[in-house]
Formats: sequence, structure tokens, C-alpha cells
Amino acid sequence: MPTLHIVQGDITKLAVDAIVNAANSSLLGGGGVDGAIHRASGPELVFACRMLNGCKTGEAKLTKGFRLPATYIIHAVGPVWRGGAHGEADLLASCYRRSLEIADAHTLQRIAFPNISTGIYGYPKDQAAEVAIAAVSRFLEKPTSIQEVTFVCFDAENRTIYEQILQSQNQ
Ligand code: AR6
Repeated sequence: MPTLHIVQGDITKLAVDAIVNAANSSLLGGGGVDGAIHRASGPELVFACRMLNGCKTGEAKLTKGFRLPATYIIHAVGPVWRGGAHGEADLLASCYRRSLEIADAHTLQRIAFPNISTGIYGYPKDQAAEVAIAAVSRFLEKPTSIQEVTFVCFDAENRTIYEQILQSQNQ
């Protein structure tokens, strides 16, 4: 059975098969976790990203990790929060599902996600965590190469939210 983990910290430090980036549709870098990943991966990353022709919201694309400890980066584009009635939950779930599909297609085993859309894009953290855990759990019901999914929470608030949801599911 694949396992779910929660850690608090910097996703760029993780030596997993793939870390997921909370990117924007240009895929050419930005602030938040995207900026941290580009800084840690090095200048090769933006060259690789230029070849990808951008990425739609709810979709994801793969590059190498370059100077990161992680082998690959899966760049997912989350929705900007616009009140919740603009398909945000489906688009956010799609980010997690598509990232896992890409990881599975490359027979990867260990993948780590940041809390996509909950920073600059303004998605409420508790609602985003519910969507993330539900989408990942649903994906892991089917046979897959993925053995371990880590939710990397940068802040204590997100960590507590994730811990509470997972604890309530295990009761
Ligand atoms: N490791 C893990 N999580 C982090 C890190 C890190 N090093 N740094 C920040 N976070 P955000 P978004 C958390 O804003 O909301 C960029 O400019 C952060 O605390 O990075 O999807 C892109 O280019 C938050 O919980 O991404 C887009 O334009 C989470 O990562 C836009 O921001 C996501 O916050 C995407 O916005």
C-alpha cells in the first residue's frame, strides 16, 4: 500500500524521485515555491521550461531536477482563487491527479507536493488540503508505481490542517 506523509519544510531539499512545483502557466518561474525551485535547480531549469510551451491551469509537465536532490520536477499550474465558483476545486484536483499520472507514466515511486495554490494564488488552505488529500487518495486506489506521497507544508498552519484531515480519516 502506498503511504502518505506530511513534513514541514523546504521542498527543494527533498531527495525524492519528483517534487511538484506550484508554477504559473508560463512555466518560466515566479515567486514562492516556484522561485525557490528555480534558484535551487539552477539556470538549466528555465532553459528546459522554455521548451515546454507553457502549461494550462490544472495541467502538469515534467523536467529534470538538474541541481536539485530530486531527480525530476513536475510543474503543475494551480488555479487562482476567485471565490470558489469558478471550477477552482476541479482544477486543483486535476493538478494533483495529472502530476501523479505523469509520475506513474515514468514509473516513479516517491513524489512530494507543496500546498499548490495556497500562497500567491490565495486558495483557502483548509479547502485546498481537503482537495489535495482526496485527489491523491483516489489516485492511489488504483495500481501505480507510486509508493510514497509527501505533502510538504511550508508553514505550521498547513501542517496542522493536513495532520488533522489525515488523523480524522484514520479513525
Ligand atoms: N517549499 C515548500 N513550500 C513552499 C516553499 C518551499 N521552498 N516556498 C513556499 N512554499 P506559492 P501558488 C509554499 O505562492 O499559491 C509563483 O509566483 C507556500 O507557503 O508558491 O500556487 C508561481 O510562479 C504555499 O503554502 O504558489 C505562480 O505565479 C505553497 O508553497 C504563483 O506563485 C504555494 O504557494 C503560484 O501561486
